[in-house]
Amino acid sequence: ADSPEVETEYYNFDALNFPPDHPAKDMQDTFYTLNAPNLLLRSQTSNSQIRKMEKTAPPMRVISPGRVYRAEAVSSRKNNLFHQVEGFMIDKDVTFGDLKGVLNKFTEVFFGQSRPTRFRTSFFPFTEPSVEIDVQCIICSGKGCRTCSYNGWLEILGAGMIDPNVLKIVNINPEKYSGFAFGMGVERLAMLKFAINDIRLFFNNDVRF
Ligand code: 2NM
Repeated sequence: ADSPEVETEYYNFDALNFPPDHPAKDMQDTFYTLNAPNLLLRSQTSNSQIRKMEKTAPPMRVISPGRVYRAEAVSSRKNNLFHQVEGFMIDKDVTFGDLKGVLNKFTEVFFGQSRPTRFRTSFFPFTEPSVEIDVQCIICSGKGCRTCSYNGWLEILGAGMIDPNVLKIVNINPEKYSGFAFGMGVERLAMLKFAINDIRLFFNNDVRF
């Protein structure tokens, strides 16, 4: 699924169960246009998913890659523009076991079968429960180094069971259907896999890179 990068506050935040003044909106601070009130550059690709859920009856399996924007001080680890892949599945009887199965398969294919992973509890307004998935540091194999801030693990993606409030907002009955969703940063994953030390390299248009 694809969607506009210039988006309303409704599809970027409200429909994803962000309360109006929730501090989670600060962590995804983005750029607002001056042309119209509540018009912004999307901070995640979930707007595609909400728009898809509004138009489609379950069961659904959707993937939504694309550009997203954040108001960040640019550094070797952060850029104002990056790419995400988000996805979700909604059907009868979708459980956290389905989430674990699919995302463990992904880390196996992407980082190799022998790389340990862990699921750590987290919080997102749009999922409940929420988790972050770590892989054992691919630089030091868990011993601790600069890349993993000396804790042995690297955070690679966020996920969770879609909050019943989000399903209600798009008119899907949470008593009948459930779903899981996930999101990851494309540049971040490529940096970890290929040992790239500066995110700005992706945006400099140096043909050798
Ligand atoms: C994440 C982490 C966890 C997510 C949720 C949804 C939707 F629209 F289905 F509710 N799409 N993506 C999601 C869940 C994204 O990114 C770190």
